Amino acid sequence: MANPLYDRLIAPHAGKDTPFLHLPGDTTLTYADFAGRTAQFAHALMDAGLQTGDRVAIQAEKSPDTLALIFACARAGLVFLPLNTGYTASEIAYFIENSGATLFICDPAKAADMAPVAQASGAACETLSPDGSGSLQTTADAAMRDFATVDRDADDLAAFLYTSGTTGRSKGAMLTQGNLLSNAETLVDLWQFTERDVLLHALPIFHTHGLFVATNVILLAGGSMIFLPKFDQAEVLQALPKATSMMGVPTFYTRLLDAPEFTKDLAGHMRLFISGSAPLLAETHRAFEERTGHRILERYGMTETNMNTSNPYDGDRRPGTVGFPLPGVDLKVCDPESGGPVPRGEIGVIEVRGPNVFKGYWQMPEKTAAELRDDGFFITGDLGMVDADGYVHIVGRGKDLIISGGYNIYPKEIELLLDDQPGVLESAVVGVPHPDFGEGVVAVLVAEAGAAPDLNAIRADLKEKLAAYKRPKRIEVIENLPRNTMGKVQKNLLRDSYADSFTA
Ligand code: MCA
Ligand code: AMP
Repeated sequence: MANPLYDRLIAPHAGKDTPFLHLPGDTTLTYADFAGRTAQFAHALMDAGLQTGDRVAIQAEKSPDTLALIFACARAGLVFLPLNTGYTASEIAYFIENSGATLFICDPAKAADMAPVAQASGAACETLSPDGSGSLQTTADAAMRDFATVDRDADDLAAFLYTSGTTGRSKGAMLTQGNLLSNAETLVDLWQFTERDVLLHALPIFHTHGLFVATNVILLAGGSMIFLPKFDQAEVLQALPKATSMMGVPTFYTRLLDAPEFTKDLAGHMRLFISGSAPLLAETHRAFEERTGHRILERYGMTETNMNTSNPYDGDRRPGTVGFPLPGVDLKVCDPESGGPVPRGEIGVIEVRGPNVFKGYWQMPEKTAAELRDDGFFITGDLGMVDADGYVHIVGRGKDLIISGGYNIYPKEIELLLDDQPGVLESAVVGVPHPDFGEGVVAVLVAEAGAAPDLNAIRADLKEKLAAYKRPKRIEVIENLPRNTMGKVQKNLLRDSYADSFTA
């Protein structure tokens, strides 16, 4: 009888009355409470008629119950699909339909809009609310606090995380129990997490960073988390004295540096600050060290692979680098044309292989074949190089991707919507420097002959269809898109033209 995620992350602490989550209002959820709640949700999922391997799509606000529900899926042998709380009904429709989810769970406030969308794809709809009033919570409240955890192998699927593609269609990255567990084991060891750790958790829990890197590491180590609903500068500053460690996207660190109250004294007791999901500017790294005496530990990962590289815990954490391949991860830098490795120090596409690398994209065999080689190497699409000391540098992206505040935005998805707008002939979407989010989205439109696109109407339509973080923060109409002799839009020229959009 085995279920690697349950056996390693939940079962060892199931009887403990020690804190797992520190919650706003000075309340605490113990490990025993949490384990019991995963059992109750597992019963509720079984009551809903789900079968082993079924997909459960979850668009619920960050709360202890949402976390318990996710681990209940693992216990019940179901595949969970966490979804950004900002996604609109039209975005959600795609995920439910594409994954073939049997059950969709959302906040009660969204149920009126979302239930018809779920039902149109054959999924039932249940609700879950941070205040405990959701329909699935009502069923769970009445259930037993133990559950016969379903047998699973390391190779069985645990999660689908959708990641957008260059064609504008999101792909469901299939992650196994073994992918998730092996990465957590490596990171606990490398970053020296123990049961004494109190991690300040202000990330969302629908992405790899907040869900797998942060939560799985803490569960495996037996530590606890200060579980904040989101990154709120004042709340983070208030919680910091009680934490030992924090994980964040670079925006967290620039926002902390913006606060005069963020001083060496306030951060002095901390053991570790970790950054990832987007490039941490070397100047932020240096400013942080100057202010606090701490050198942020930067690491590099992806939805498809969890974490791939990390700066050392003991040793030189070098600004502008993402450190060394993790133990057990092979990393090579290859020529994008030939696929062969380039000499050390030269730039190419980063490829990785290891127990962390996903199984492929759900029902997209061609895309899987294009990105996952037969020998197990995954082609990341990130451009990088390995320096003489073995440190990996990410120098750019071969893929057309914008990373804004740690969220990925694929220009194609927005361009397809813009091209459909009345009076728009064509469009291009680029990311340019943004002081808070790292990159900010700019859309450039070309009007049809004699037309004048109505930008307010376009903004209103995008608001209906796209999560807020994807919407262009600036829209401009120009005569023609710059193109090279092959007819390809020269996005680099657009990025140069609009470089000062948010920084001037
Ligand atoms: C919010 N807005 C954004 C973003 N977040 N716009 C662009 N990019 C964003 N990331 C919009 C809001 O909807 C709002 O729009 C306006 O910007 C101002 O919002 P604000 O209140 O300042 O934002 P916030 O609520 O404070 O959120 C900012 C944030 C958040 C804390 C940086 O975006 C965040 O938690 N990011 C973390 C993402 C993350 O976990 N990524 C990990 C992915 P309006 O005014 O129009 O309403 S996992 C990954 O990448 C890999 C695997 C890895 O290596 O980790
Ligand atoms: P996601 O699709 O959310 O998994 O985002 C993964 C992408 O985020 C990677 O392919 C990189 O482009 C980027 N990324 C993650 N961590 C870092 C980092 N430390 N530095 C630069 N880029 C990063």
